[in-house]
Amino acid sequence: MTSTPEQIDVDVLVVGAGFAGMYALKKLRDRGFSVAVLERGDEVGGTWYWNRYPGARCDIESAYYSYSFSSDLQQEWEWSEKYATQPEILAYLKHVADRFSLREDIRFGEEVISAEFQDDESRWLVRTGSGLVARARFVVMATGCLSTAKLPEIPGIEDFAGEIYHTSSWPLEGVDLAGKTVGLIGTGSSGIQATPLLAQQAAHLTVFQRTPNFSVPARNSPLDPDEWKAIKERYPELREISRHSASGSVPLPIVPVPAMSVTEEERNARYEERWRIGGMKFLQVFSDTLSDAEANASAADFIRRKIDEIVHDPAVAQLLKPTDHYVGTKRICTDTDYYETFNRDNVSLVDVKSAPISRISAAGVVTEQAEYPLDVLVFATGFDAMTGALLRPDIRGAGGESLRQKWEHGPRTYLGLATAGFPNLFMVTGPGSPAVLSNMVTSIEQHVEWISDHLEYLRGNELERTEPAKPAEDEWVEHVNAVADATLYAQANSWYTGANVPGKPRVFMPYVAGVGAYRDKCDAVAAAEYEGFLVS
Ligand code: NA7
Repeated sequence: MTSTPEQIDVDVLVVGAGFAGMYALKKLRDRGFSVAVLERGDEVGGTWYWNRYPGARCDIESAYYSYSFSSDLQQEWEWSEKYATQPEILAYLKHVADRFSLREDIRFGEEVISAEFQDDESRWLVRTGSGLVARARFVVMATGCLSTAKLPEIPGIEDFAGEIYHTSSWPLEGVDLAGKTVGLIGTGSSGIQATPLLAQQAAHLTVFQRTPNFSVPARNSPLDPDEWKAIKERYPELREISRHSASGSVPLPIVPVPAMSVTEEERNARYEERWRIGGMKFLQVFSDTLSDAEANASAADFIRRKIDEIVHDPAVAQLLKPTDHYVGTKRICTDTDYYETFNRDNVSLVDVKSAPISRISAAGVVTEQAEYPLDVLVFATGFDAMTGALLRPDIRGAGGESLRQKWEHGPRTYLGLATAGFPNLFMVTGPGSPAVLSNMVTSIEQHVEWISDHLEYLRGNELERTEPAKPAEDEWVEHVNAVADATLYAQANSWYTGANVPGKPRVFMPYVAGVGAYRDKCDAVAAAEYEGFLVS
C-alpha cells in the first residue's frame, strides 16, 4: 500500500524557526499572507536550540538581543543577566512562540531537502526528508548563518571509543563529565565559552589549540533593576538608535577618535577602562581599530599584555597570545575566566599548530608528538558559515539552475536578500548583508520587514514574480567587496571569508558598512519601486 505524501499550499513558505523564521511568520501572517514554517528541530529557537553546550551565552546585551517589534513583549519580558544564557534565550523564544500563537503554523522535524522553482506557474515546490511536499509562491530562507556544523577532517573520528560531542548539537539531557578526562578541539567563541565550565566539571581538561583568538572579559552580571527599568522606559528611543547604528546595538556613549590621536598613556587608560567594563565594545573605543594597522596593533598589544598578567605559566601565556590576525577581524570572543582557567591544575593546553593532530585513535587524540588518552572528546570546530545552510538543500531556480552551481565560486546576492535567477526566493541575513557583523536580531527584523513590504508591494500591484537583475547583483557584490577591502577584515583567515572550510571559495561574505548605512540602502531601493529587482 502506498500513501500519498502530505501536501501544503501557502503564499509563503519559511524555512527555519529561529529568531528570523518566527518573526517572518508573525509579520507575514499579520499582513494577511498564508504562511507555513518548516523547522528541522523539534522546538523553536534555531541556533539557540542547538547550541546548548556548557557556557553557551550571547555576547550582545540581552536588552538589545531581543525583538523590538512588540512594545508589550519587550515591556513584559524580564532578562535576568546582562548577557543571557542559552537556556534563557530559548525560554524567551518559546514564550514568543506561545504568546503570538506561532506553533500552529510551524511543522517541526521537517528538514528541507530540495526546492524547485516551477517556471510555468511561478511557484516553488519544496520537499522535506519526511516526504512532505509544499507549494508556495514565495520561499523565505530563515536558516541562520551558523547552523551547519563543521566537523574537522581528522582521520579516525569513528574509531574513538569514548563519548564524542559537537558544541552545536549538545545532548538535550546534558553530559555528565564528573571524573572524566575531556579533550576540547577548537578555541573560537564556543570553545572559549565552554572551557571554564568543562574545566570545572571534568577531572581533567585538555584544550587542543590550533590558532589562539582574542578574548575580552564579558563581565557578565545580574541585570541591575534600576538600569533595566531605565532601559525599558527608553526602549523606543534606544531601539531607534540601534536600527541606525553601525552594529545594530546601542553604541558607546562617546565619539570615538583615532587611536593614535591620543597619547599612549591615554590610549591604554581607555582600553583599561573598557577591559574593566567588559564586552565586545572594546573594539569601539577608537574609531579606526578595524581600519588602521597601527591602531589595531595597540589594541592587540593591550590584550596580549593582559594575557601575560593573567596566566601564571609564561609558556602557556605565550601560546594563548594571538599573533596571526588583526584583533576584531575574526569575531572577538567574550569570556568569563577563560585565560584564568589555564591556571587550574586540571587544565592543559596543547599547541596543535606546531604538532598538528594526525588522527583520532580509539584512546584519544594523536598529535605528531604524543597521544592524549580521553574519555570524552568535544569538537568546538565551528560552522560552514553563512552559505552552509542555504546550500544544504538542493535549490533550483528558473530553468532548473542550481544554487550550488551558481555559488560555486562564492555567494552572489543583491543586498544579501535575493539572488538573480532564483525568483521569489528571499534570504534573511544572507551573504552580502551585515548579518554576523551586527546584532542579528536587529538585522533580522529589518530584513523581515523589508521582505514583507516587498511582498505587499507585489500583491498590491498584482505582480507574481520578483528577482534581482543581474547588473544590480554584480554591482552589489563589487560594492560589498570594495567596502571590506578598505578595512582590515578581509585580511584574516576567518569564517567571514569561508577560510575555515577546506575547499570553500574565499569571498568576504558579510557587509561591513554597518547596519544603519545598509538600512538606508534597502529603504532607497524600496522607495524607488524596488530598483534593481525585475518584477512581473
Ligand atoms: P569558530 O570561531 O569557527 O572556531 C572554530 C575553532 O575550531 C577554531 O579555533 C579552529 O581553529 C578550530 N578548528 C577547526 N578545525 C580544527 C582542526 N582540524 N584542528 C584543530 N582545531 C580546529 O567556531 P565557534 O563555534 O567557536 O564560533 C562561531 C561563531 O558562533 C562565533 O564567532 C560567534 O559568532 C558565535 P583555526 O582557527 O581554524 O585554526
